[in-house]
Amino acid sequence: MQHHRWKAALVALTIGLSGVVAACGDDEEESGGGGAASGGGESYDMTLIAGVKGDEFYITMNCGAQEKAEELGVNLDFQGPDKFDASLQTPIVNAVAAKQPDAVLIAPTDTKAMFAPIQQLAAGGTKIVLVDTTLEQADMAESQIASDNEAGGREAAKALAELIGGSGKVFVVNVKPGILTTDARAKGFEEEAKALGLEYLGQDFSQDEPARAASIIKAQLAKNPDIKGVFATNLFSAEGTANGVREAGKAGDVKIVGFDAGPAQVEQLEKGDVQALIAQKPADIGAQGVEQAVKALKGEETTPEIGTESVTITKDNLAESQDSLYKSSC
Ligand code: T6T
Repeated sequence: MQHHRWKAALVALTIGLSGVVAACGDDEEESGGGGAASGGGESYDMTLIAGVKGDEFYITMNCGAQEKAEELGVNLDFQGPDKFDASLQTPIVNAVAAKQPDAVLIAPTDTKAMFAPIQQLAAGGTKIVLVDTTLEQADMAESQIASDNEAGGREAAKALAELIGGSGKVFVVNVKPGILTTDARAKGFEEEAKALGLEYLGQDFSQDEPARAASIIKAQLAKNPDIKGVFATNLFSAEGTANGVREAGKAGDVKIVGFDAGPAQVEQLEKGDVQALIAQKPADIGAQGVEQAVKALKGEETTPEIGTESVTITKDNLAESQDSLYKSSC
């Protein structure tokens, strides 16, 4: 396994540093107990594969994962495609598989298309932890860690209903069909919006591109000038939706609830273009992902499914919600 090579290098380095990490000398067993930081001497190689590398949600997830990795003596690499696209994420998974890391934390970009490459990674002996998104068949995963996305969608509907005074036309700007997280948010929103008596007009897909989200909402506003509210199911969709509504001259009149809390979204909230953000806890997802992977590698019991929190941020509670905002670097 890869971590033995890494460990050998660490031992050599340690000897060179006059035995700073003395415990490295006697950890023959794979599940020898305790990360380097806890004195057991075990070190693991892991990779976090994001849905999109430059997405602040995943950057923040990496920050949380790196912190936990340092604490547990894990060497963690961060990778991801430039776009939320299974055809771009697959070669990354294959290249990572060739290096045989001890564990991979991955956000699959498609519930079906990413099954085969991830299954192959698992077959090569790498422990798999699914973070954020998941697969239709996720039996190979040691653990799945994500927000309760359906509940988040319902929360968004409640917030939007309140913002528009309890009635009127609402529309959804979603990402792509086949992403479990955003599909669940849209489903939760639709059900709750209908239950609350809002007029649900349907959804369209931004392909995770802000410019496309802007065109979609402008076209909808041209068709239905009396739209009162929009729910955008992720960071780039929400950013583009707010731009589109502003370009249509309706900023502040058409209310927007967006999922995620990246820097551009927070700016739009401050400006009054967006009225509420549903912030996930990506750092927490990353940290728990590393923890679960280490447990699996030590042969300890893992938690098959872990739900993490979300918080609704408005202008009113923005000042005290600073810890919930996403980062563009660690
Ligand atoms: O909303 C997050 C993530 O939860 C989702 O699966 C994909 O989009 C984001 O990364 C935000 O862009």
